[in-house]
Amino acid sequence: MSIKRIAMGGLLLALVAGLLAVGLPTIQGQSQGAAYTPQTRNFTVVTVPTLTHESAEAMPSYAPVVKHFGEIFTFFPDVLVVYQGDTVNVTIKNLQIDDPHTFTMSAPYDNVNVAIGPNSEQKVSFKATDVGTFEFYCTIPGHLPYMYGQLVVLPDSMGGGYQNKQ
Ligand SMILES: [Cu+2]
Repeated sequence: MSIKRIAMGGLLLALVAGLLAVGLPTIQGQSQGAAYTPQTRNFTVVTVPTLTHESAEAMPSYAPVVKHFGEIFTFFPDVLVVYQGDTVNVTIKNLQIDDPHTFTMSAPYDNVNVAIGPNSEQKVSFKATDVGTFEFYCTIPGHLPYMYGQLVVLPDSMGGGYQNKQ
């Protein structure tokens, strides 16, 4: 092995040692779970009228589609992402003047279940205690599969750096 090679090897070793020295505290910090301060997450979910008998009246070409599929509404947004421990506030606005909706969640969040009358809004508030993906939907017959969404609760160890703008 030439002196040049030994020198290069030494340089590489020094570089790796340097990277470890700088990088290790970061890696350790992540593996131990950086301290996360639970936040309050505010969402506004609207019931979007995608295809309704009113739209069929306004656009006659929609009439056969409405007749075939019925009225179609959706939740927007349909995915809500929070971290474990967060307080989740959801305002649901029903944009329909003649259709009721519900915002209903599956277990373990099944204490969240509100009816939202036509042209009105309701607020729900709960703590994101369980990590995972959970459903919310509308229980009015015919509104599934369209009025369906998911709450994603991420582990609090992933919660660094999230800035709540609402
Ligand atoms: Cu509905």
